[in-house]
Amino acid sequence: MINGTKILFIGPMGAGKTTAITCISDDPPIKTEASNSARHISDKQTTTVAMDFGRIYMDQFNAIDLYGIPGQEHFDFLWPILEKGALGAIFLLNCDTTDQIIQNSLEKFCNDFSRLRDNSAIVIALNRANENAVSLCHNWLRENNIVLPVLMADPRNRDDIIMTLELLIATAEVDLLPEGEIHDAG
Ligand SMILES: Nc1nc2c(ncn2[C@@H]2O[C@H](COP(=O)(O)OP(=O)(O)OP(=O)(O)O)[C@@H](O)[C@H]2O)c(=O)[nH]1
Ligand SMILES: [Mg+2]
Repeated sequence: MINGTKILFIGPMGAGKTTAITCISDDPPIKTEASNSARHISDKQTTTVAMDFGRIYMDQFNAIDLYGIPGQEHFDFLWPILEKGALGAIFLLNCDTTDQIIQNSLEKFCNDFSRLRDNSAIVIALNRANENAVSLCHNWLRENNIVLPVLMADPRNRDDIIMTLELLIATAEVDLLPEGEIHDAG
């Protein structure tokens, strides 16, 4: 019997959630891809219509379970179901688009996953980002009084996604410490 720690991959259509899970999963992931009829939003052949599931084995008994949401907004009724029991989420965001779309996505996902933000951990991983996109993201978070780690990551790059995962787990561990323990630890 494997004890799985659940990590969720969130973010809009075409952000690279399925790509990232496929890139780091030890087993071939379970995917629910269907033909993409929304090519105007993301020009790719397929899109996730239910969820992705992958797994990284830590040892014989423990694993990290990787769940990916379907990014299209008309599937957002599935998001609260998929977020249940997650230690935290990697919020992938494709920045190869307009500033307005990036800001709208930040707002949508920070709001829709506010419970995860309050009770667990979220790390923002910017895909196809440049300096301008990174500043835009930092400024938006500051203006909205939201404190979240931000880094750049290519979902096709295993090292990038593993580093993002490690940052998420470290952030979740800090959040789990009783108040004051961070200062006492020094
Ligand atoms: N050139 C380039 N292609 C990328 C990059 N990141 C992702 N891709 C490609 O963009 C696509 C991302 O698609 P998915 O992984 O299906 O995205 P998703 O977030 O799962 O999207 P939905 O399931 O539709 O919500 C894939 O075809 C990747 O190969 C990148 O940094 N550069
Ligand atoms: Mg997908």
